Amino acid sequence: MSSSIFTPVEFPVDFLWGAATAAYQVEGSPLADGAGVSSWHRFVRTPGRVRDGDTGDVACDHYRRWPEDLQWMRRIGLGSYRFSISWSRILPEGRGRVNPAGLAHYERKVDALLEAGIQPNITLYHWDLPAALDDRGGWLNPDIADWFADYASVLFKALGDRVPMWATLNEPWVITDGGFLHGTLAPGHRSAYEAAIAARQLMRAHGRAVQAFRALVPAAPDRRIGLVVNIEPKYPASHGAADLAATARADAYMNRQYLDPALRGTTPAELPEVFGEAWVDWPAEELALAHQPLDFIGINYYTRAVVRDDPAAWPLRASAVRQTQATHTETAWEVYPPGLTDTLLWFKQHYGDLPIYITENGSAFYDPPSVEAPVLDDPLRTDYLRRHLRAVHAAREAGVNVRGYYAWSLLDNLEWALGYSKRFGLLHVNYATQKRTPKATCALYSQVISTRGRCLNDTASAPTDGLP
Ligand code: PNW
Repeated sequence: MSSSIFTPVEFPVDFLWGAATAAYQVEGSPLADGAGVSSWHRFVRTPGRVRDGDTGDVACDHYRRWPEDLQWMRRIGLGSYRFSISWSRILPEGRGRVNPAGLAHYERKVDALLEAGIQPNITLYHWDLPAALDDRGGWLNPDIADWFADYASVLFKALGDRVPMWATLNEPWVITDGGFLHGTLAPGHRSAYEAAIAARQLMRAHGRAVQAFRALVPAAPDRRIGLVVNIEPKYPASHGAADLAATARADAYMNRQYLDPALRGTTPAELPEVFGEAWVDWPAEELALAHQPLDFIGINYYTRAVVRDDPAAWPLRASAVRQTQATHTETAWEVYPPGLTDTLLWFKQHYGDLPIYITENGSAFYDPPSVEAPVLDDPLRTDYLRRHLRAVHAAREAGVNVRGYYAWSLLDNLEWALGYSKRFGLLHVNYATQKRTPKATCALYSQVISTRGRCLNDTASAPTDGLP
């Protein structure tokens, strides 16, 4: 077995190739068919929160245009589509009354995907909380574990007989760091105390949802549930003791804060230092609840960080050193493909051989708002995809159990607080007309799927003549 990135690329026949989206980022029509208001619907209406006052009111109009987008998925050759369900479409008040029209929307989507031979991979929570629950404290209220399990149970009962992959939460770290510590995402709070509380409630909710899944969905190899986390490997800026300690804090805070409870039933030793007086030890029964057997882990990878000690950085006392020689994306993230191989090796070393799916990977680079050509040339994004897929292959060669890859994202979409200014899509979206245009990255991805990655062994550039 070799870990050289020069090993010729060839992925196995059963490697799962997908693309991902999230409800609030693509759907639009947020109140259609009896849906309730969500935390993001409210957040985007709070002045100053989202760049240029952008909202998800229309987005990619995926709520209405999903049949057209499904045709694009078929043309690309996707084996799976990862999307999230909007909680407030299913339960307008967050709990209690089910909205049949909201449920029917996702049932139609799931059935059409299955009909097309594309496996639905459903995320239960990708950041849009029903506003009625936000009003009761949202992720700070201990009752939320029951609310979440009840919501999940509605979906397990309706769709558990046909959906092969489920994830409870998307990126609990981003939810607490953005929503409760730095206030950049809904609900926009800024408190270490709240971040510590929300972390515990998220993992209690995760645990209760997995228990509900086991109770409601008969065990089968193609009925699986997992958790999706974002991982950003941390490298020390120097080998000085202070930088090494800062790197360990950053790694514990971002990478192990949720994986340790979920997969080991522990919390990282560095966290009390990170949270200071806001830290409370997790009670044993909470750790046990968070620690449910999972069928897979989803890893979202975008970049790495080189970390130095920084007493002024609240609350971590660590900050990232910008790598001036490197290429950065439009979201200011360093392009660092070896970090994906390192992440996968790190996961195996810490957590073992649980099946891994890369549930998000992608890049925002500038594209024009409208495109006339049949294909949009996007060489920087194409290079990003090519190198990250090689990095996944290198990890497989080194024995890591990585079973699939999802590009972020199928479509350009609402990049949360950054609005529509950042484009991550395989398909370009002209927001004035809703026209989709494949980017060269999309054509390359399609070729990767049909050749099981063998086309990555050629040095030739991406196909610019469009999808096959
Ligand atoms: C993810 N970080 O967010 C989300 O799952 C997507 O909804 C989002 O569009 C995508 O990545 C691109 O941003 C992240 O700071 C946000 O490390 C922030 C971080 C990571 C992921």
